[in-house]
Amino acid sequence: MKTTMFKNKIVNIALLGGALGITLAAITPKTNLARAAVNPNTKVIEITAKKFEFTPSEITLKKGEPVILRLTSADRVHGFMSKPLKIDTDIPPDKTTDVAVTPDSAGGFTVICDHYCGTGHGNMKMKVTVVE
Ligand SMILES: [Cu+2]
Repeated sequence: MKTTMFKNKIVNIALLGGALGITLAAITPKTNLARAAVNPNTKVIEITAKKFEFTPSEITLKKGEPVILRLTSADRVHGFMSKPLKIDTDIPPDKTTDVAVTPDSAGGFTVICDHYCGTGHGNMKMKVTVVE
């Protein structure tokens, strides 16, 4: 599983950098959309980021079950990162960023915004519970 995780890369770079006053590097997704996206039955969970929270702030996933996290930002670019869940992407505004996740272990995980977005940035996180 792990070795194939990063094979299917989709680099969808929104060329809005200049207009929005942010750098191209800042809006380039750092992660991939894996094979789960190919299956139309894959569950999609929509998550919205805005200063300084994710909505919903808590989701529950099932170990071994692929899901697509459909990420949007209501204001500015945010990050979306969890090492144990192998998620590391940016969420630029004005577009949808899909991240495919298949949790390989049960437990409680935290996704943080790792793209500095203002004074409340340090507390911008969401909880992901993975059940067996
Ligand atoms: Cu932030």
